[in-house]
Amino acid sequence: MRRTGSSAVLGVLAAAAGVAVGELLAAATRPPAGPLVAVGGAIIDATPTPVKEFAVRELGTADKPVLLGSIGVVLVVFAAVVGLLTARRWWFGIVGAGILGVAGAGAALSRPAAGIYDAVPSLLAAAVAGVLLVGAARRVPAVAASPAASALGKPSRVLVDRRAFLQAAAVIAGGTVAAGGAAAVVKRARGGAVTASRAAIKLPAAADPAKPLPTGVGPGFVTPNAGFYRVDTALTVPRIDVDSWRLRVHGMVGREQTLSFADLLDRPLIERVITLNCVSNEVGGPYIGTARWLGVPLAPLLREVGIDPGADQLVARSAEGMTIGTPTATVLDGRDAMLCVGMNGEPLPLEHGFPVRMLTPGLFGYAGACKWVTELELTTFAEFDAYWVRRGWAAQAPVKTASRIDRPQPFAEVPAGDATIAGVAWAQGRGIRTVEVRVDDGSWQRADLLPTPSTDTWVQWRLPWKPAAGPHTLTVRATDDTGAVQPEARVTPFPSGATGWHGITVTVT
Ligand SMILES: Nc1nc2c(c(=O)[nH]1)N[C@H]1C(S)=C(S)[C@@H](COP(=O)(O)O)O[C@H]1N2
Ligand SMILES: [Mo]
Repeated sequence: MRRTGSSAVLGVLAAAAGVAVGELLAAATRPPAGPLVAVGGAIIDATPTPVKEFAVRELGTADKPVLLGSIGVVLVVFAAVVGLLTARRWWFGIVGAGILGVAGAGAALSRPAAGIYDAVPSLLAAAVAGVLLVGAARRVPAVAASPAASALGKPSRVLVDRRAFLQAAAVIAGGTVAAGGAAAVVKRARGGAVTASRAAIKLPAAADPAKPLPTGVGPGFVTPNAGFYRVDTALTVPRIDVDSWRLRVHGMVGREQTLSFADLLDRPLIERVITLNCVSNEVGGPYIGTARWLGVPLAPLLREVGIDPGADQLVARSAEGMTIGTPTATVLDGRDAMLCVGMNGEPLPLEHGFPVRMLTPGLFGYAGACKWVTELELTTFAEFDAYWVRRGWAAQAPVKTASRIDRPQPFAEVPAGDATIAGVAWAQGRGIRTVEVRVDDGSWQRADLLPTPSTDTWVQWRLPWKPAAGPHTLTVRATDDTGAVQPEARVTPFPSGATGWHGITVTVT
C-alpha cells in the first residue's frame, strides 16, 4: 500500500487521538481549557467585526457548529500534511505536534479567567499526538518502491506493509474513540449535574409580581423560552454550579460585597414583562423577544454598597469572560434594571444565563444584559472599554424605535378577500404612539395597537386589509411616544443598531 495515503491517515488519527485525550483531561478538570473550545473562543474574540456581523446575519446560531467544523477541517488538513512529512523525517511529527500544542495552549491561556494550568490539556494533546505519530511512522516503515513504476521510469512510489499500517491505525483509532467517548461521558455527567441542580431550584414568589397581561393581548406576546433568540460568544454554554456561584460587587464602591444565589433569593424579588433585543438585528430580523423576568432590582442593591459618584459605568463580567458596560445613571434612573433568576416561570435556561443574568430595559443586550454574570464592577467609561466597545460598537446603546411585519410573511401568496397585516413595534422605555402601514405607494394607514403591560415591551399591531389581486409591497413605520418617527434611512446594525422601514412583498391571488 502507498506510503502517502497511509502516512496522511496516521497523521490525522494521531492528531484526533491527541485532541481526544486533551478534551478528556479538560472535561474532567477545567472545561473551558479544552483545546477545541479554547481555540474556537480565541478565534471568536479575534474575528474582525464585519466578519462577525456576517456570521451572525447569515449563520445565526449555526455560527458555532460552523466554526468548530472549520477548525476541524483545518486540523485534519494540517495533520495529514504533518503525517506525510513525518514518514520522511521523523522529527516533523514532533514539530507539527508542537505547533498545535503551542497554538492550543496559547489560545487557552488567552481566555479570560485562565490560569497557567489551562495550558496543560493542549500540551498533553500535542505530546500524545507527537508520540503516536512518530511511533506509528516507525512501526509502518517503507518496505519497497513500486517496481512497476520504476521500471517505467516514473518517479517511484514508496510502499508500506498494509498489515502494519492497519494495526497501527486500528490501535490509534481505538484509543481515540475511547478517550473521546470518555470525554463525552464526563461532559454529560457534569452538564447533567448542573441541569439537575437547576431543576431542583424553587424560585420564591415575587414580592412585586407582574400584573396579569391586559386582556386583548394577542397570541405570541410572550416568547416561550425555547423560542427565545440566543446571541452570545460562548462556544459551549457555560455550566455554572449554582451552589458555588458568587456575585462580587466591587470597584468604586463604599463596601465591596459578595452575594450567593441564596442571598439573591432572600431579597425582595420583582417580576416584569420586558422585551429584549439585539443590536445586531437587521430590519425585520428575528433577534428580539419578550419574557416575564423574575429578579432582584439592581438599583437598591447598588445603593447599599455605596457608589462613588464618579463611577459612571457599571461593568458586568461573566463566568466565560464577557464584559458588558452599562451607564450607572441608566441603572439608577428608576427603570427596572435587574439581576434575573427566572424567565417565564422557570429558572433561567442555561442558554439564557443560568443562574443569573442582568437585564436593563431600554438598552440593547450587549449594553445591559450580561448572561452568566459573576461580577459587577463600578468604574468609569474613561477607564474601561467593555468587550464590544473595544470592537468598535457604541458605548451608549439605547434601543432604536422600530417595527416589523410578521403577517403575511415575505413573498407569501395571500388569498383575495379579507386579510390582516400584523406585526410588532418597539421603543422600550419611550413606548409606541402609532404604527402606520403603507400598501404600495398608497397613503399611510394607522394600524390598531393591541394593549401592552408597560412601555418596556413591544406592541402588537394589526390592520385589516382588502387587497386587490396582484403583487403588493407592504411597508411599516412606528412613531414612539416622544413623537419621533422611525427613520426611513437604512443604516447597518454596526455600530449602534439598524434603522430603516421594514417592507415586504406579497402576491394576492
Ligand atoms: N455572557 C454573555 N452575556 C451576553 C452576551 C454574551 O455574548 N455573553 N451577549 C449579549 C447580547 S449581544 C445579547 S443581544 C443578549 C442576548 O440574550 P439572549 O441570548 O438571552 O437572548 O445577551 C447579552 N449578554
Ligand atoms: Mo446582541
